[in-house]
Amino acid sequence: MIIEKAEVIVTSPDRNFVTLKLTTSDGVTGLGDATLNGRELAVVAYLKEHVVPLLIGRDPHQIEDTWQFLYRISYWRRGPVTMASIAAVDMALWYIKAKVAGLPLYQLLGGASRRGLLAYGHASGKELPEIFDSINDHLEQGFRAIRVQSGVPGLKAIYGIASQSADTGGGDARYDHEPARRGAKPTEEDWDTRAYLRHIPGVFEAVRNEFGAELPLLHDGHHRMTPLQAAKLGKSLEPYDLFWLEDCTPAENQEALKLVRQHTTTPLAIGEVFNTIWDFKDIIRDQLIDYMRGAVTHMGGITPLKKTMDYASLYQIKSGFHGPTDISPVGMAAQMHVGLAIHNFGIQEYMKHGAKTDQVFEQSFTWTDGLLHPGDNPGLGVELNVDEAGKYPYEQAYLPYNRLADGTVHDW
Ligand code: CS2
Ligand code: MG
Repeated sequence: MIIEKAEVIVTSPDRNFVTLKLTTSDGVTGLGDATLNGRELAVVAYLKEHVVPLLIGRDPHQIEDTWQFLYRISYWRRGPVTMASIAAVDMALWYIKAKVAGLPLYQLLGGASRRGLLAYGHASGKELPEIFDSINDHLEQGFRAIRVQSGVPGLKAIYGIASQSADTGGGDARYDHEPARRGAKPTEEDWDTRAYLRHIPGVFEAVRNEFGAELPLLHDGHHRMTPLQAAKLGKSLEPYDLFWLEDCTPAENQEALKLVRQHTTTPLAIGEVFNTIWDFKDIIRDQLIDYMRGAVTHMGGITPLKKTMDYASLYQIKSGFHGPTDISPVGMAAQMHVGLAIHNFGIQEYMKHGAKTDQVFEQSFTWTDGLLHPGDNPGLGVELNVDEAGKYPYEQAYLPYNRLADGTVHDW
């Protein structure tokens, strides 16, 4: 059996997705997610021009060799475009191997280590009443863990607030579902870290008073604080016993996390913008995170994601795989299989894709009592309806950016 065909499929039902479809000489197909939010076409070009020609004729069963081959022969290693491209190939090959074996992928990764995957949903609001309603809505949807994002007085638009659609030029597309706005230019937002630091602890105090001590609560700092500001926030949130504080400071400066650790015991989650196991090597070894936030699509695939989690298990660090809507249903399925098999599973982010997306990607995962399960179909359990996908051509979309009051550009 050889790889006979490799197609790069771009579709834009509720948002842009890039999918690689491999077909073998025996007619077995496999899918891989290559979606890189706001930079999709760069990955399409990398795949079409530099990867697809190298795949035709290869043995699809040689997953490890193909991964090492694509990673090493590129010479220019790592980075989001390269690793999203390699990820799509890796996912598609595992899909084919599991299909040929007639097993759901998690069985090839060692079988199920749990009944299902605890998942968290995104509750948000400009003010407390809206946040409370959003949390209740997610509890009614069956979520047993909730991420809370709040508006900040004085700031027009801020990451993660669903109801900001209209005032961020996004029409009816929920802002937290798809922050990348369709259009030729990225939208500018305002930011003030001191205002945020003054406001957020009060939000979590109110949420705890309203919903009690048990409900796992998460918060995403979205890379916006300096190390000392992150330490300050972590400390001020300790009374509210967060499940995690995510991306508290831009992760390029990993040493900085030592300062955060010195000041707070609030658990830290980092890694959604990481691309390789090497990005995690030191912060895992130095116990500077508690949850590994990598995504299968941006980490180079199932092969390195599993290796990184095996390494993390030596340090009792658990998974918290990135799962917003810009991880396609193919990527989400792959992460669910890895999450079901590994011992050190922590929690899975789960943002429901839109109705049109569910038409394009036929999925067999289940969501029961707050637990996700990838299903037991051979492979990954997600099919791509090519005709349906063809109805939604690509549309340029950019993630927003921030400027401070004095005009300085800041992390979004
Ligand atoms: C976020 C993402 O879900 C999260 O934790 O950080 O929504 C992130 O903003 C998007 O993936 C960017 O494309
Ligand atoms: Mg995040």
